[in-house]
Amino acid sequence: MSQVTPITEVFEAKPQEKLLSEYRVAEFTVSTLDLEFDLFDNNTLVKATSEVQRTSKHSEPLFLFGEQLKLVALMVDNRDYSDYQLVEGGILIHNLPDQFTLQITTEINPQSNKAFEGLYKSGDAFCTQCEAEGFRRITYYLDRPDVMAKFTTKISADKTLYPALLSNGNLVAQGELDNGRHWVSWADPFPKPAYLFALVAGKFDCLKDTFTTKSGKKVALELFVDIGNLDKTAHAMLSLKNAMKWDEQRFNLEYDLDIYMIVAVDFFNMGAMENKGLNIFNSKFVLANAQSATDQDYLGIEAVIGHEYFHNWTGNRITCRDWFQLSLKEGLTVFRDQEFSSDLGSRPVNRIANVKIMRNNQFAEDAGPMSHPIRPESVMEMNNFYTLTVYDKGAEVIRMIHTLLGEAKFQQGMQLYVQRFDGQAVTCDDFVAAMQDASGIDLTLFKRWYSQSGTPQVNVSDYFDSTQNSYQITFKQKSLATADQKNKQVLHIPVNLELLDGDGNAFDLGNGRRHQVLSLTQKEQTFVYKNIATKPVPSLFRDFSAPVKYQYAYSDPQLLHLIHFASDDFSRWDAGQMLFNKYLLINVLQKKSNQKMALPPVFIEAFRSVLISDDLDPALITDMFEFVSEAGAMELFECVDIEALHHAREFMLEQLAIELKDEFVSAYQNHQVTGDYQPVSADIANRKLANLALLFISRADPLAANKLVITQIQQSDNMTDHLGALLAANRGQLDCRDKVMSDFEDKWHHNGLVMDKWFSLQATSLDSAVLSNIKALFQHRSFDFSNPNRLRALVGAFVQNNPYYFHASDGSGYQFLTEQLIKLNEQNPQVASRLITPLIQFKRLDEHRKQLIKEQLNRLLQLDNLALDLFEKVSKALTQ
Ligand code: B3K
Ligand code: ZN
Repeated sequence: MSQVTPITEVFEAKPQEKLLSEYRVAEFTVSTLDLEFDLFDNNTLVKATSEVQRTSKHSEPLFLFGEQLKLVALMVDNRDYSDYQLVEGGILIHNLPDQFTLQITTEINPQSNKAFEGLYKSGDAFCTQCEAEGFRRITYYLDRPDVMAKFTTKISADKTLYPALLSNGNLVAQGELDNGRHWVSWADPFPKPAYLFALVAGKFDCLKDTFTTKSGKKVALELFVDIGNLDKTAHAMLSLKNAMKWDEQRFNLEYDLDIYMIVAVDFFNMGAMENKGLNIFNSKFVLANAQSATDQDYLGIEAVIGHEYFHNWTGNRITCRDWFQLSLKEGLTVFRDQEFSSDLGSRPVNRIANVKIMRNNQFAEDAGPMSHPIRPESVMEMNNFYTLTVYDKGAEVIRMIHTLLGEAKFQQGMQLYVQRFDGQAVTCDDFVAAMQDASGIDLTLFKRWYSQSGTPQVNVSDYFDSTQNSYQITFKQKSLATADQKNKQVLHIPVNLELLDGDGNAFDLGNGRRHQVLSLTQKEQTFVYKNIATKPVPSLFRDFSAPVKYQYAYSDPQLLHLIHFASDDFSRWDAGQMLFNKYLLINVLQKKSNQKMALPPVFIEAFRSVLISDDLDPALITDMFEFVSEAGAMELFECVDIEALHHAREFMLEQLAIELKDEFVSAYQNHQVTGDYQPVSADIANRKLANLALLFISRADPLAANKLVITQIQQSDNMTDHLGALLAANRGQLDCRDKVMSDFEDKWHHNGLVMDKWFSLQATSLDSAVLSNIKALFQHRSFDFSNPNRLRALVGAFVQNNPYYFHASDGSGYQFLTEQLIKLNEQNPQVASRLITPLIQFKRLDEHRKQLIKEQLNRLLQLDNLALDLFEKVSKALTQ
């Protein structure tokens, strides 16, 4: 066995965590920053001229952050200045006056920047990513969100290679230079933190449009894509215009510059970035046409375009004081994009999708070694905190405020927030104060959601007194200790409740109300309802009114009752999920003890009635059959048996497929969409149900499915149906599988984004050779290890969505992931740090697997140059 370095030694050698409690106002501010870029692949020169002021009477030196920079010149008030020290992470400049002009020239190498942070090359284009702390890789600067300056940017570059030179704000001047170069100047009138800076230089096709704001201002809209991709831009542009209109109508927020630009690039670590007036997008969230994108891609584009646009107010005009406040802009903006999608499409379907993310992924984060409140209190690497907790749980917290206040008061709160804080860098407390002041509703206790981590559990019990016609319902809340926080407090939990009678009608809960939002503010609380004639079935946490795990001892008939009669579609879906999970737990136990697994008739009948229901939206019917993912189901167990879970879940799906085969065949036939492809709700819903039916048919009747798959591929004019067929071929291991997969590869190998779907199908295959196939695919002509999208499609899909093979008991999955992380560690630690997630969330695994994982984590810990991003996660995982 190899020598293991004691963990404590490694820890000591690493930087300390940064703490929220150590926040201090900056000692200097910057009022203006003029940037000049002379762009070259390997040696770009950046001249940064800023007006700097001391914030109070002190004589501190000025510390500016800087990483991977070559300092070329430094001048103070137009004179060379030498009273500075280059220190770790930046520069210290001594003996400065109270107010001065600082000019710093640095040289950087965009071509060699494979971390895709700062200025880098994506294919032939230059682009930037500065959030959270990437600007310091461009120049020495007070790179913190509460330092807000007015930026101007002058860019010069080769005119043939880079006809488009873009930056934030409005274009103010341009001209020609010698040697075939040209320049453009941009000015952004709105003060901003450095993380919102952007620069793009390249040769693009551009889709142009305009939007007239409600006060009559005409805004130029420009969407830049790689040459040849104009036919895939219409949906992104439509989504942008819809977002601009929606934000005016629902939030009364209008756009503020003369131009709004979006650039799509292929090499991007995440989804997109809201830089002021110049969003930079992963091309995955821009490019779509019927042949190359699925309905889900279309919806994803709408959501992300909306999200980045909504940041213009919630993030850019009003930004974060410090990075601990990230949820101020992200939780709120996710809430806004969720509402946008819900207003434009189906509200219940969107709600279900949001809740699936919480249950399948965020709950596991809350229970794992990286557990943190939506406003974290300590951070090593900020990029590690762009999490499901900050984003999605953050949005749930905003949604609870919305639930407690109602739409009208919530919007008054938003108006007050904007009025009070426009142009400032503020805190989550400031946001809640605006909500409280505008509504008159006390949110003191509620604020604990910002500082407490973990998923609360709520146990519900009830008692019906038939002699008094009285019903009482008791809620007990409990939050277990998490990795980061031992002691937990009582939270303010809104419970949206409905009580159903035997006919499925909702009881009057007083004053004609058919449902009610209860506020749980104590450890245990009982609510009593009078005039309840029969024992009701409670519909709890309607619309998922709080991000908690809740438990009530529902009988099967009660769950059936909810599936049929709950007035909230989310609750109908939720009842189906509870029924499935109940029998999943039972069947896992059966499997573990080598007993026969089974599903009772009541289970089958419940889902038969859903499948043939006339009053349910086909999209919702589909959702009812999309059960907890295998990875998500791990959260249901204290200690999970990977094999038993897999086989029990597969057994249940197969039983449903067999028992409901005729109904699935009818659903397949009845929900075929005719006419040209359109990404509209009704068609999306029908395609969704037809493809779900095909998937179940492939389990029940592979021969019939084989024919349907081949015909569907021949006849389909769109990627949704093509991919739906491929999915069925893969899941059912149909005879046509190899042929349809290789035809697809033949057709699309030149298109990386489309091939990502194919790579993910390969990675999630249940073929026992899956891992060796994945390894072979690293040599595939469409694969590129340095492209984050390809990596996520192949490696990410395997480790996240193929738990049965990722957790293989020989440890091969763990070893494979670790090897990829070692390769990525130096090149692109941000992407590595995302991929590592399933390797650190091992709490619920058996001892054998835990040991195998720890060996791999120790292997990482022993790397000489382990990036901080990975160190933070690995060290926490090993000491949890
Ligand atoms: N604000 C960016 C995310 C930046 C991530 C930095 N590692 C995208 C968004 O949330 O809109
Ligand atoms: Zn965001």
